[in-house]
Amino acid sequence: MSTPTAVITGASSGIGAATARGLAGAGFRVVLTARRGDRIEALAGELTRAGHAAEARVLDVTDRAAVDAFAAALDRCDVLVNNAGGALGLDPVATGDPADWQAMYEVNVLGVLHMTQALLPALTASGAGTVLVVTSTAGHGTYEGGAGYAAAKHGARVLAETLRLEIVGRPVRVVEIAPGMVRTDEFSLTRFRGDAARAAKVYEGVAEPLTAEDVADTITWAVTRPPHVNVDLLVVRPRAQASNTKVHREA
Ligand code: 8X3
Repeated sequence: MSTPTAVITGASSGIGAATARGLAGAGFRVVLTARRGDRIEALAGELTRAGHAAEARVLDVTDRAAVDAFAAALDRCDVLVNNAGGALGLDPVATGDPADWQAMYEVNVLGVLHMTQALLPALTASGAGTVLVVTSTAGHGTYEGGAGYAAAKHGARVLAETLRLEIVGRPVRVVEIAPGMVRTDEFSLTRFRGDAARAAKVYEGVAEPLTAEDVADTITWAVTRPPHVNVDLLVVRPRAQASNTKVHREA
């Protein structure tokens, strides 16, 4: 009998990398996917040396042909963590770049669609599959400048909710984890295209933004519940963040 297998997208950094560590620690063979091969190779190597089963596969979730080839080569899949995603810009609707909106839709929504469609047969065949979608609190409300990202994350949330309705009765549960403010190395840096000062301002004065490990902990918890327990949705924020627009900042 092969080892229960978890596929994690966007596993090269942040929440994805922390989730790979969490699920490996929980006994899963983890298959790390991302565009940056050097990073996932390094993490898979680290996990393997620590005695876990870990593999790295270079994959762009927006490339359907590559996703299909990846799925065809996989011998089993028990858990799919759709983590790859991200924000580009913080521009008002009036001036936002349609190319940013398109890129955000492609990775945050179509990326989840491609991975989920490709792996659903294997997840069903496992007899106790989990599709997990890492959305965002931006999938449950919006904020000024956030429309492109919020629209995409609302799309990912609706995908998860609809899939749960459509596959009820099959042995696959659908879990959504919606993190609020998480301080990772890359989320805000990517959003502001490498502007480190602007990225740092997002977390300025916030005593303890969530860490990637905090979110990975909730993902690992949801995935390791008994198969009949479907954690539909977990909204996770730091204590200092009461809503998308209400954040306590110390002077
Ligand atoms: C990240 C949360 O507030 O930057 O998904 O949209 S936020």
